[in-house]
Amino acid sequence: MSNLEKILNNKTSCKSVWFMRQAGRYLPEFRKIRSKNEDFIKLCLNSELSSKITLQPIKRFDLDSAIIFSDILIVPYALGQTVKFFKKKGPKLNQFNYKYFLDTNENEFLRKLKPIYKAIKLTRKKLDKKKSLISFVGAPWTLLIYMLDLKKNNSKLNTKKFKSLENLDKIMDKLILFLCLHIKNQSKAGANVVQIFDSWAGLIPDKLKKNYCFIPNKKIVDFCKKHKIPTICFPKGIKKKYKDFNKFVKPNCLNLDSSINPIWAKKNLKNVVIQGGLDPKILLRSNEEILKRAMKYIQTFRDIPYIFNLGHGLLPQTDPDKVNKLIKFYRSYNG
Ligand code: 1CP
Repeated sequence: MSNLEKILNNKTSCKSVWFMRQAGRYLPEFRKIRSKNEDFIKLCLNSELSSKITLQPIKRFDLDSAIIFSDILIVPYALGQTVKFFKKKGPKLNQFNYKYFLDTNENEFLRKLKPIYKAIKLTRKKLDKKKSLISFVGAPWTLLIYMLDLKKNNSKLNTKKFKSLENLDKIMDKLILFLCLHIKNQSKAGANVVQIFDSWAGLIPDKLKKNYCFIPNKKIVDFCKKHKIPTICFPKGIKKKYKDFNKFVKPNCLNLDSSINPIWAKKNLKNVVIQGGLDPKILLRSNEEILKRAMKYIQTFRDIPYIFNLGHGLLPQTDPDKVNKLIKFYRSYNG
């Protein structure tokens, strides 16, 4: 069992570190592969290359866990939407077709995602047994932001469009079912843990947070509990509602975003393992500043189960050398 799983199962308090978006854009060896593979979804579905990219940060750094190289948008793709990635503008999906969405059956969905499960199998074989392989999905709300194009260019919710939506609850229910299926199959292929990314949870109007964030995350977490799959939830941007989220959803672990004060988190988030929090922008500063800010998290959580990670993904401009220094600092710190 890896340190990550020991902590998630409350077996012991030990050190564990991995970073969101550790396999990707900031690594020259990734960029080299990416430059030869223009279609990003195709790259995610190339099992050999996906496995290779997953292991790239493990080769470089002293990390406990690998996260499978894929994307949250692979699920909308498997449900029939075309997904394209544009430099600077981010991902764009073609017009959502409700009928086609409802018509997609499980076999068709799983057939499209088979290469991901193969990549997990390949990676699990190559990865040290003492390290975890993390699988992931996007939470339903965050996926709907992309599937239904609900975000304006300034990263705010397109309220007018959101209010005019029909069948939202039905779409949500089918998504939850298929996300659970994807989680189960990633676990069957050898993934040890799942992280549920609700990256755009902060855009949900407060009155609707329960309906579109808490309830869907809880349904997925309950499914995982039934199948004994440890869960890490990341309801990014919901501020003090992290406390209500934790009480309602009860995941094994909660990833803090950078706006959450670690001291507040320690006081208010009970019966859950805490992960992350450190602002990824800090990694663009001097070594001194990085270690000072990292120390705040390490110190605050030194006497409770804590997984060292960030408050969001590593930025593309990050210097891999600084990532290495930060991991070494965490490993050697005995305060
Ligand atoms: O052009 C490129 O090179 C593609 C860049 C890239 C990469 C490397 C994208 C496009 N996705 C990924 C991989 C990815 N995405 C992983 C696996 C690698 C790892 O974590 O080490 C994971 C877990 C994701 C998850 C993901 N994709 C999220 C949730 C986490 C988060 O950052 O909030 C979201 C919102 C996406 C959508 C997405 N995919 C890619 C882009 C540019 C975006 C838009 C959001 C963004 O810019 O981060």
